[in-house]
Amino acid sequence: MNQKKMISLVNKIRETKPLIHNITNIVVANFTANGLLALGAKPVMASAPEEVNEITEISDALVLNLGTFNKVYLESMKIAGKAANNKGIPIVLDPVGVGASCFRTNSAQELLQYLHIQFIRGNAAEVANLIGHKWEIKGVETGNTDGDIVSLAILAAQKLKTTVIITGKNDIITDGNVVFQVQNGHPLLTKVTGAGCLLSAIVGAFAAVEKEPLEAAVSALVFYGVAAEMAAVKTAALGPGSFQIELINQLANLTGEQMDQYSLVLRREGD
Ligand code: ATP
Ligand code: TZP
Ligand code: MG
Ligand code: MG
Repeated sequence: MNQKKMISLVNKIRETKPLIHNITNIVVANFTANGLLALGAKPVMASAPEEVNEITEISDALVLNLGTFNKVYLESMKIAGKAANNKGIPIVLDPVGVGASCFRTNSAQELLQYLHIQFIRGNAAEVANLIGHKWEIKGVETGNTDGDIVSLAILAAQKLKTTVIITGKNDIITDGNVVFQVQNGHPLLTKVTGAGCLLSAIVGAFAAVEKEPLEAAVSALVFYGVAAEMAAVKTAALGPGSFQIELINQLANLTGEQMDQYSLVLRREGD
């Protein structure tokens, strides 16, 4: 990972303010919009099939989130996804709750067949179920954190021909060949609903300013993880409510240089 590049991407987001189109869930929409704004990007939440084509056409990245999914969302995601593919802007899929219901699993697989999706960001259970592997999921949260997550991520990236990001205590990012592990982050992130969804949107912001998918994804995960560590230093004694707000502050204030200073990234070639 090129350190200078990582730093420059943060500045590029703040200078160019990419517009990120989110078709997302009702739980996290506000938090996601505030997190993107704090980072320096511009959020737009639009999910009506009647308008998503126009909204994607003026956007710099598209984020598809299955959190509170239904048939209308599926239709909208297909329309917006085609517009993104035609325009050549990146798509991030957050397969929230895949494995918890057949509808979610089938719909996510349908989207992956229908669209060219550049990034999938989910927990281990979601990614496993996406490729037909059984992995316990408790609602929208992964049930098991002990499995071989690196092998799972490589397999998913190879099968789905995309960049796969599996998050948890350690984050794995792979294109099916090169594997990065990001060790930044904080357990308080598990106490804030939407912490993963916001991260997926932030991957969209980094991908909007950086064409190389691994560089974009690793930079996004380091930035977010370090912001969470900074937020925890200030608020751990108070609790998740204060942490959530402080995370927004840190997304606004963290510099590329600080991100580089505290980054914990391991890299390895695939077998
Ligand atoms: P889940 O619903 O299973 O919690 P999620 O979609 O919320 O999944 P997470 O896997 O929680 O997504 O990842 C969101 C962010 O939280 C990532 O930056 C990740 O590194 C961080 N994170 C998750 N668990 C931990 C942990 N135990 N320690 C440190 N950071 C964590
Ligand atoms: N239920 C449907 S979507 C959602 C919940 C609780 C939010 C999930 O967000 P995250 O980022 O996976 O914690
Ligand atoms: Mg979480
Ligand atoms: Mg999630």
